Amino acid sequence: MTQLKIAIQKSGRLMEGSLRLLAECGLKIQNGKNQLKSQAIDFPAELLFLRDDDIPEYVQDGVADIGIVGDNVRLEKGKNNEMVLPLGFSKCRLSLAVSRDSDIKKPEDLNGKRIATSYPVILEKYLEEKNISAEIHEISGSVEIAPGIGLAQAIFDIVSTGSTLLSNGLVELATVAKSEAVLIKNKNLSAEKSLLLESLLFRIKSVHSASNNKYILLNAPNSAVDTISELLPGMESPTVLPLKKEGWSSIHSVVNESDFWTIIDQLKEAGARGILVVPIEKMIL
Ligand code: PRT
Ligand code: ZN
Repeated sequence: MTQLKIAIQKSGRLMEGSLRLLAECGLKIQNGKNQLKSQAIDFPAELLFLRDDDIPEYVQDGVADIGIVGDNVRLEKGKNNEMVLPLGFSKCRLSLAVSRDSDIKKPEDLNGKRIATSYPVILEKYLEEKNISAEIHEISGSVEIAPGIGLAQAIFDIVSTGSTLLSNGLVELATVAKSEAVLIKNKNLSAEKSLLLESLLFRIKSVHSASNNKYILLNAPNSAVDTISELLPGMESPTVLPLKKEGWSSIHSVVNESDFWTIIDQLKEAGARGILVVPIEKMIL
C-alpha cells in the first residue's frame, strides 16, 4: 500500500505544533515518538522523526515525501523542494542585532564589520541586496554571545520574544525575514502520493479555516434580522429560527475571528442580545 512519508522534528520548537496539526487532521501515531519512525493510524502515512536541519535534504532525496520545517531552515538549506503551505505556528523573525551601546545604528553601518550567524546563506543574500560588504562568521549556536566576547560586532539570528537579545545587552537593528513552520514536498511525487497529499492538505485547510472562524449565536427582534444578516453573511447565509418569545428570532452564523471585534458593536446597536461565540473544530468549505 502506498504511504505518505512525513518528516517532522524529533524534539524542539517545531515538534509540538507539528504533532498537534497532524492529530487535528486525524493522524494519530501508533507507537511513541521516541523512535525514528512511526505508523499513523487511520491514514496511510509514516512519520519520520528527524533533526530539523536534515529535513530539507531527506525530502529532496525522497527518503521523506513531505516535511515540516521552519521557513528559515528551508531558505538556508536551499534544497530543491517545493513549499506547499505556511502552517501558522513556530513564528519568529530573523534579525540583525548589535550591542546596545554600539556605533552601528543602521544596516549600512555594517560595512567592514563582522557578523556572527548560523544562517550565512540568508544573510549573504540580504547583504548583497543591500550592497553591504561585511564579513560573515558562521557559528552553530549561542550566537547571541558573539558581540560580548569580541567575536563579532553584530549578530544575525532568530528572535521570538526578544528576551534573549535583551538579556545579552543587544538591540535589534533590522528584521530581515519572517519565518513560521511550512510544509515542503519533494518535487517528483508519484501520482498516488500526490493524491494522498491532496487529501492531507484538504484536512489541514479545514483545520485552519476552523481556527480562523467562530460560530456565533444571538437573539434579536425580527425587525433587526435583515440588518444583522448583512453583518453576518456566514458560509451561505445565516440560519434564522423563531424564538418562543413573540417577535424575536435566533440567528446563527460563522464569523471570521479578525472581523469579530469590528462588528460586535454594530450587532449590539442593531438590537442583538445574548451573543454567544463558540469555537469550531473543523470547517469543510
Ligand atoms: O535539534 P534540532 O536541530 O532539530 O533543533 P534546533 O535546536 O535546531 O531548533 P529549535 O527546536 O530551537 O527551533 C526549530 C525552529 O523553530 C527554528 O528553525 C525556527 O523556525 C523556529 N523558532 C521559533 C525558533 C524560535 N522561535 C526561537 N526563539 N528557533 C529558535 N529560537 C531561539 C533563537 O535561536 C534564540 O536563541 O530562541 C532564542 C530567541 O528567542 P527569544 O524568545 O528570546 O527572542
Ligand atoms: Zn536544528
